[in-house]
Amino acid sequence: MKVFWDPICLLHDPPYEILSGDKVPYFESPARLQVIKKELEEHPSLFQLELTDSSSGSIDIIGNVETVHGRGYLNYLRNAYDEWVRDGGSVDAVLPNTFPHQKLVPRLSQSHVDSLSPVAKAGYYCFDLSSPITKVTYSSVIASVNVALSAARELAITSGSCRPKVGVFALCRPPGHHAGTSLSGGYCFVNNVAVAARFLQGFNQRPTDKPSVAILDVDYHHGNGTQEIFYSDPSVRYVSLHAEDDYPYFTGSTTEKGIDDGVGANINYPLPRGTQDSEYCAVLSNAVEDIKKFDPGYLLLSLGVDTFVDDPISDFKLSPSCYTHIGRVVADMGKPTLFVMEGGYHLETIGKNVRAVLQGFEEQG
Ligand code: OKP
Ligand code: ZN
Repeated sequence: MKVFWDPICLLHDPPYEILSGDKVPYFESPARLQVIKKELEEHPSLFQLELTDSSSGSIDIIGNVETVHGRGYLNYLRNAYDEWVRDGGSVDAVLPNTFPHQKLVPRLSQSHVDSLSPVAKAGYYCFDLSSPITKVTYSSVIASVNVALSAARELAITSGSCRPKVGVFALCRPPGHHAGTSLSGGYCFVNNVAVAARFLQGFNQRPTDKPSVAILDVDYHHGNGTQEIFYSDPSVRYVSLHAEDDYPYFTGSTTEKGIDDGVGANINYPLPRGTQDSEYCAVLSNAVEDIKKFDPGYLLLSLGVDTFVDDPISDFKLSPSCYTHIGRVVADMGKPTLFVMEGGYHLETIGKNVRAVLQGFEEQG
């Protein structure tokens, strides 16, 4: 399996996050990527690592990102830190003071938003206190989505030739599934899996032959951003298994099924805290059935391993063997599959658990 990554993804390293009122070290650390990469490098017969370079111009990164995100939001991500520091903000990072709660403000025009002060803009474009923007954040965010795009391109090319079952892994960070069209949060800025999905739908296609895609999200947290982006889109099915009553708290219920033409294309499986292998696997097979019925041209997996029993910020109790099982079940769907890295915060085990998923996929059938 080819594995794409970029050392620029390591630069984003905020000094802290605010977690339930405490200032704590940033869980979504560069070390996460290092340990996963190291684990995969120790199995060279299974994994071939490929470096990407977001300055090479080989993919129109911004053009692809704009298929998902608003231009005003992207300009904000690029300029926020410099404007913030110029305005006297902390050199550590951009973090908001207030959020434009629906009862607090009417709909704002883009020109109004563009004229806001840096700290007000931060509140407008961000929904929590876990995605600080530092001096180097934008570089890592662009490298991260370029990793996903490069892996998607590889998948599109190799699945077009006649290999029976093909998987490619985008080893990217920062992660993406909480990022909405114009909203950062939950360690996420650009929705890597969403941008890759749109890329695959447009690759070498006449608009009339646009392939459908399914996104299976197995991260512990609900991918509110991915849900929002595709909520009215019948060509992208989003299926998520996640913890109910945990972060991001306000999304992920079974009643969220999509809107307009997209009704039925959004499927949530909230699971209780403490969920173990047997329960998880049973629900996973329902999710797999949903995707099989949809029969997508591509499958994208939002791969979080924060469902592991020892994860420091999560409350499921999955064992190591469950990750091999996830990989096998995904392989059984028989689709060209793009694995995109999301969460997982227990540094001692995330490498092994990610490897188990990918190895389970490769060795199946
Ligand atoms: C990102 B991903 C509350 C923790 C809140 C933000 C979590 C973001 C998770 N227990 N902190 O989906 O792994
Ligand atoms: Zn997560």
